Amino acid sequence: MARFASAARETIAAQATPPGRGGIGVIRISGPAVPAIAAALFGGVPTPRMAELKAFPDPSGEPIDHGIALFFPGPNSFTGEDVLELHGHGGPVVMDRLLRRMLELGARLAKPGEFCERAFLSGKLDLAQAEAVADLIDSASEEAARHAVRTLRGEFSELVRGLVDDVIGLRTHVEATLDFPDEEIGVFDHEVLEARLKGVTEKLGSVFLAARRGQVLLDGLSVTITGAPNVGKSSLLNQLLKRDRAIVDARPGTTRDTLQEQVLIGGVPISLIDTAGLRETDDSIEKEGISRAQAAIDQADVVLLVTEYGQERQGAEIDLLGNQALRERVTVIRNKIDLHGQAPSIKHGQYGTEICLSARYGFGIPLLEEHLKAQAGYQSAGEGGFTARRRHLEALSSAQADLAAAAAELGRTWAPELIAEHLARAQRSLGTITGEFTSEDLLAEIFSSFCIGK
Ligand SMILES: Nc1nc2c(ncn2[C@@H]2O[C@H](COP(=O)(O)OP(=O)(O)OP(=O)(O)O)[C@@H](O)[C@H]2O)c(=O)[nH]1
Ligand SMILES: [Mg+2]
Repeated sequence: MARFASAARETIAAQATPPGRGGIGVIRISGPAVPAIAAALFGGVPTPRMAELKAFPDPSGEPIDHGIALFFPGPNSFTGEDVLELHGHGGPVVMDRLLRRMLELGARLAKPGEFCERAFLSGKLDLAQAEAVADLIDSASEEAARHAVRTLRGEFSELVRGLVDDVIGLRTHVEATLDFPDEEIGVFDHEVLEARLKGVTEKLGSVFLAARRGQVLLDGLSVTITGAPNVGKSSLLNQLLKRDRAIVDARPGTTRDTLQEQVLIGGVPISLIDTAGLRETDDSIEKEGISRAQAAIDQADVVLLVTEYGQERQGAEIDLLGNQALRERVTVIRNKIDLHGQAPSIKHGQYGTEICLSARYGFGIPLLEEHLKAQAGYQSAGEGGFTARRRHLEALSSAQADLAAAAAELGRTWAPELIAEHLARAQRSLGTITGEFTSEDLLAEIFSSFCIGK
């Protein structure tokens, strides 16, 4: 399905391989002028999809380079348009001269992400797939790359389209009753509708969880270390980083600013933040440190609440655990087990997960690393997982809210037009993921973050 008429398009060109020196460098050209450009260079278009060794001549007929020309006639090309690839020697001067030659022959420089954007506009890829091209190229770990390939292949989009079909089915069901305003909806219908809505909501919930794991694989997990002064927060940071990053001292109040570092744990990018110990203080610098710590706690995916093994929980800790919204994100670390002759352990108890370890000696650190990987969805993502972006999660969660509103409406007096309206909104939210419903602004924002040549 073409989203855009190709006639009005300009022809674009860019270097598809990274700048610098390489065995091969590729210039990619896409658009209606491709046959004319090929004619000017070679006297005609190369045989479709056949590698042909050619001279790439300058205007005087002198070769700029010799290499392989590949022609993909539209619509069976990456962009859906006529595409020509020139594989020459990957030197900056050669590539630059070849690219300039394309511009002389009527192409213009491609904008960032413009090849992918055209693939999307001509219906070759949906939006989630086009985004996965960038995510695959940018992936920071093997896990992320494996999952991005699945999104690129359309696995995530298929799930989303399944949800859209379900919502459309529900809408049709509800809207059918609108045509018979005089008839009360039967009890049977009401129950069927309720059950169908519940089914779709559950399915949406599981897609959301899988997407959330996929988003963590791309963006990483943000982990904030907090607790009272002197409990061993900075020691824990150093252990996880496996280097002596933060100052550790027997005096309480050593860390006053927040410290942020990146680490890969089992291929999952994790952003670790060490913070000032939480306590009442009159010191203005320490106060500022504590308010920064609070901000880091608020934005964290996982909060490591460090306590000293065998010690009573102190004020700040109880406050943290008492906060219901936070409790789900908190893992309690009971540190300094070496002082008590305890073995490292992990248990899932009343306050969520508790891990007993020694930050000074590194006992139990592997337990914590496994736990963080699990929090990032690493284990369950082994098979069938895919990558997703924050934008997709937002769309899924607003669809969830719309379905919840539809369910609430269904529980009140029978108002089919209101239920249908909530369902329509859910459908639109889901449609923004694959790009069925998107604004020009959103498209521009997405593709401009790609690099040139993609
Ligand atoms: N025995 C023992 N001592 C530890 C352990 N972890 C930390 N310590 C000691 O506890 C003291 C405080 O450690 P830090 O890592 O600076 O503690 P912190 O929580 O960052 O402290 P503030 O920055 O002051 O809030 C230091 O003397 C550490 O050596 C541990 O597992 N066992
Ligand atoms: Mg510290």
